[in-house]
This record gives sequence, structure tokens and C-alpha cells, in this order.
Amino acid sequence: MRTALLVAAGASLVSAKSYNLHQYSGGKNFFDGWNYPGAFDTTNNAPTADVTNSGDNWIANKTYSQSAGLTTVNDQGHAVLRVDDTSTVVYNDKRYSVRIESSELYSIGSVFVMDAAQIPFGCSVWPAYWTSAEVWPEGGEIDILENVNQATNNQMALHTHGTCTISPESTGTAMTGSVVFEDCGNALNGNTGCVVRDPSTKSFGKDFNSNQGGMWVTEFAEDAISIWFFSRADIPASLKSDANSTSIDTSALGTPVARYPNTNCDIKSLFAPQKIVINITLCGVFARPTFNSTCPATQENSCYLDWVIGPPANYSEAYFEIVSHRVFTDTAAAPPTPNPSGTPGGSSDNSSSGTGTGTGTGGGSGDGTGAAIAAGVGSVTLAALVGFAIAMV
Ligand SMILES: *[C@@H]1O[C@H](CO)[C@@H](O)[C@H](O)[C@H]1NC(C)=O
Ligand SMILES: *[C@@H]1O[C@H](CO)[C@@H](O)[C@H](O)[C@H]1NC(C)=O
Ligand SMILES: *[C@@H]1O[C@H](CO)[C@@H](O)[C@H](O)[C@H]1NC(C)=O
Ligand SMILES: *[C@@H]1O[C@H](CO)[C@@H](O)[C@H](O)[C@H]1NC(C)=O
Ligand SMILES: *[C@@H]1O[C@H](CO)[C@@H](O)[C@H](O)[C@H]1NC(C)=O
Ligand SMILES: CC(=O)N[C@H]1CO[C@H](CO)[C@@H](O)[C@@H]1O
Repeated sequence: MRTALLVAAGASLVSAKSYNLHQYSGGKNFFDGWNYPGAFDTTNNAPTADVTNSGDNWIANKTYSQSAGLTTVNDQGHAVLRVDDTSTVVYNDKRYSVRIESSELYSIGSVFVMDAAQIPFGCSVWPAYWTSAEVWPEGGEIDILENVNQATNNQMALHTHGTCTISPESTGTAMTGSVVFEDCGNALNGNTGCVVRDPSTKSFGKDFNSNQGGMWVTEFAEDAISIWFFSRADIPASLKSDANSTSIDTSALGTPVARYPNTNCDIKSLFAPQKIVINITLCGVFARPTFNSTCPATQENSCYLDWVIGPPANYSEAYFEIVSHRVFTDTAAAPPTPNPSGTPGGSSDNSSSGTGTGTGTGGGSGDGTGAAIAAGVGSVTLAALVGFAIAMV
């Protein structure tokens, strides 16, 4: 089942930055609500290959993922997704890995929160936690967690089918990450997307894991796509998985590590509803050509020849351990406060197509949170909110 959520006006009128819990994935039921796109390919009489990335891995189907222990829930109730670390792989064969996708699609007006205790890393390993439109690349992609081999810092990116660039505004104090590529358009920069690098080594690989992991919060909003990263010790109390909060207020999270404002990027037209994807590729178009920058290359295609094939010992660290994944939306909001005349809160006129640019609050404070452009709290009209909801359908 897939459902394109409509962004409706609701508590958004009270605070445009507040979202309500829509979906909680955790504990023994973590894998409910996720699809396994891997399937046996009868044409080639082989499992699904990671074709688009020329990865040296098979994508395990659901049955195999479960029977081979590639997707499990551990004793702590954390979901584990791993590369096959028990099989010896022979030349010309591939190693099994996993890919799961949320069965639901989430519209603008959603926040994705991933609490992970461990992420896969190591030579040949390319982990990713990202979102994709059903129709790709037309509907856009948001890469929240991605890097390869023994890299030390996370790299985030947007991929768009049309023109989108990270504006100078966002390269200043509006975010803490550094811009690696400005163009989000897919035809540019060899398809790298507009990459922003997290300055913290705790955001990826070895340091992420040795600091007990952390949390990514991704706000998919019309005025900006923003990503926050908190290493375990820095996760705000209200956001901890244990707190199990039913709402999130992104205006309380401080400066994001990456912020893609709609200034030079029409988010509303470039991004269709997104599904969440968690996958681990081996080698492929990203990890293979960059292998020798952080890993010992002894020969051409050392990535495959020295790592993927042979004994499995190199993959003992190649797993995600996910404490919880949550999706908050501005749809399931509490009903708007009734207005004095007793008619439903807000205006019932949703015919106009407002742009959602309010007067904003906090602009000009110079503290970097400012950008304070769109989504001006309290000043966005219901018509504007519903207007962009309609545009998304
Ligand atoms: C699932 O994957 C396994 C291993 O590749 C394969 O043997 C099996 O036929 C697949 N099952 C289905 C229903 O495709
Ligand atoms: C894995 O994730 C990356 C994330 O950017 C994506 O480009 C790639 O298509 C994914 N591959 C598979 C096979 O899931
Ligand atoms: C947290 O909330 C979700 C959704 O309401 C629920 O399914 C889950 O059991 C809760 N977890 C804990 C630890 O309370
Ligand atoms: C990696 O391999 C490429 C291509 O063979 C080569 O040009 C480059 O110098 C190598 N880099 C390192 C760090 O060894
Ligand atoms: C708002 O627009 C939608 C889509 O056109 C329509 O189904 C709905 O009835 C409208 N609601 C109001 C209150 O006008
Ligand atoms: C980094 C690492 O663990 N490398 C190992 C990969 O697997 C080969 C073959 O088992 C070992 O020789 C390497 O030490």
C-alpha cells in the first residue's frame, strides 16, 4: 500500500514548525511498514542485482533477508540491517546486502527522525539513508546519510530533476555544514547532487559508532529542506527514542547541519512525496572509484577483488543498528482552535494559491537561525497552506 499524504492545514496555524507523530518504527515490529524491493530476477536466474549503481551486491528479498539474518531485531529491540558477514563469496558472484523502503510516501510537511546506534562502514561499504520519489529522478531525492569506505564525515545532498542550487544565503550561518557542490540538478557535477559535508567526524563511520551513534532529523518543508545531526550525547531530551514524544518542534533544534532553502530551488515543484530508503551497496559507482582514497588498493578493482569476494570477516562492522525511525507530519494535527464565531478554525476558502511566505518571526536577529523567511509563524494563511497541498497532489 502506498499513500500520498496530503498536507492539510492544522496545528500548523499555531506553529508552522510543529509536527505530530505519524509513524513509529521500533521494537520487534520495526520492519512492519517497510518493503523489500529485492526479488528473484527470473530473466537472469539470479537475485536482484544493484544494477543502477553497478554494486557488487545482491539485494536480498524479504524471505532471504529474514532467513539469513540480514534483517533482524536484536535483544535490545533495535533493528539490524546487515551485509552478509557469514558467507565466503567466490569470484564472479556477489555478496548479499539489503535495501528496505517505506511503504508510505510522505509529502512536504513531514519530518523524518532516525535514531541509530551503529551505521555500516569499512572498505567497499556504501551505506545510505535517503528519500526518493516514486518516480525518480523526476520527483527528487534527499540524501540524509551517505558516504563510502573509511570516510570520516557524513555527506548530505539533494538531487533534483530541474534547476536547484544552494543559495549564498544558506552557505552562511544558516547551517553548520560546508558546501561541496552547489548544484542539485541531476545533470550537473556528474550527478553528485548539492553535497553538504558535516564538519563532525562523529557523523559517519568509526567515530559515529564509537560515540554510540546519533540521530538525524530531516525537515521536508516548503520553505526549506533542513537536516540536523546529533551525536548520541547531544540528542535533545525530548527527541530521545525513550521519550517517545508525539510531536516535534523543529524551531527548537538550533542551526541545522544542512539547509536547502527554496530561494533558488522551488521545493514545491521539484519534490514529489518521498519514500524512505535504507540500503547498503558494495563498491558501485561511488565506493569503487574512491576506494583508494581511504582503503588499501592493491590492484585494479581492489574493492571487489580484495574485499567483496573471499571470506566474510571484513563485513563484521557493516550493519545498521536502528533504535527507532519516526515520521512526524503536519497532517494529524489537533483540530484548529475554534474561532469565536463558532465556525471551524481558519478560513474555509482553500481556493487561492498562496505562496506560503509569511512575514516571519525572528528575522534580522542575526543569530543565524533567522533566515526566518517562509513559514512565518502565525502569518501563513490557511489558503496558503492548503494551496501548496493541492499543488503537491
Ligand atoms: C528470495 O531470494 C532467495 C535468495 O536469492 C531466492 O532463492 C528465492 O527464490 C527468492 N524468493 C522469491 C519469492 O523471489
Ligand atoms: C543506495 O543508496 C544510494 C543513496 O544515494 C542510491 O543512490 C542508490 O541508488 C541505492 N542503491 C540501491 C541499490 O539501493
Ligand atoms: C512509542 O510510541 C509508539 C507509537 O505510539 C508505540 O508503538 C511504541 O510502543 C512506543 N514505545 C515505547 C518504548 O513506549
Ligand atoms: C587512486 O587510483 C587512481 C586511478 O588509478 C589514481 O589516479 C590515484 O592516484 C590513486 N589515488 C591514491 C590515493 O592512491
Ligand atoms: C479544498 O480543496 C479540495 C481539493 O480541491 C476539496 O476537495 C475540498 O473540498 C476543499 N475544501 C474546502 C473547505 O473548500
Ligand atoms: C580490514 C580488514 O579486515 N581486512 C581483511 C579483509 O579480508 C582479508 C581476507 O580475509 C584479510 O586479509 C584482511 O585483513
